[in-house]
Amino acid sequence: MRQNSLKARLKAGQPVLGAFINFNSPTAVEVCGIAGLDFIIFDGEHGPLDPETCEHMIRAAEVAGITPIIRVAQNVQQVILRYLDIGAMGVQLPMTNTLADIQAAVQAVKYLPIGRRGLAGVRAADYGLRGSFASYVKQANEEMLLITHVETVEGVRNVKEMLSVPEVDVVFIGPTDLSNSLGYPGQFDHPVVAETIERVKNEIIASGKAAGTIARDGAAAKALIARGFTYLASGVTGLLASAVRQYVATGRSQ
Ligand code: 3PY
Ligand code: MG
Repeated sequence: MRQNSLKARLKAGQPVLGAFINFNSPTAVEVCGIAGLDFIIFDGEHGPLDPETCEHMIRAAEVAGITPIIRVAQNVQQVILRYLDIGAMGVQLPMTNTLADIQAAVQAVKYLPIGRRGLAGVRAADYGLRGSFASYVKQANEEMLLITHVETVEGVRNVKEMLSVPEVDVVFIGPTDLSNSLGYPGQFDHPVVAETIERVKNEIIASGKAAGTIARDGAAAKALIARGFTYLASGVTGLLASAVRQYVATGRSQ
């Protein structure tokens, strides 16, 4: 496994910018990398992406120098394994609500002696053709990023104990699900939603982990970085839509 520059930058407290993609396009991944994004999250939670399509998009990410992360829908070892084996540099797990959820994630994402990830000569391990399994296992345990979500009332209630797990690198506040769970779907500026996000963000940062969330555009990312968030994700569909809208609006204005 290669060095994970995204993990190194987050550990150093530097902000990083990425985007979710939920459709199959290695070309879009390459464009995002060459255009300057730091990471791309293949969204296996919301959307049709499966390990076979993600494998080709990971190849595109490697060509373009953008770190490939996978959001896996199920916190199940054998499901997570299939996305790890194709070469993802990080796993992002939604709906992690309890300490047991976090411990299950660590078991799936790390090899022995930390976890129980299954070992084979797969793409992530350069098909077993470069170096020893011993050095691969050690490097994979060091370099793999683990990102968990806080996005429910239950998750907010359990955030302190979830933050006690050292193998979690980034905790991502999902504002859409959290606003829904709090009873204010989509009302991100509602005082209850905004105050909850601010409080959880402060707890994440105080624990020494990186805080992540959605930044729909550049202005939002800038404001969130000023508040201490360092892992910011937009969406490829939203970025495309706003570029098209801006093109049309400017081109038609006389
Ligand atoms: C949320 O806002 O709930 C997310 O998970 C972001 O994709
Ligand atoms: Mg969510």
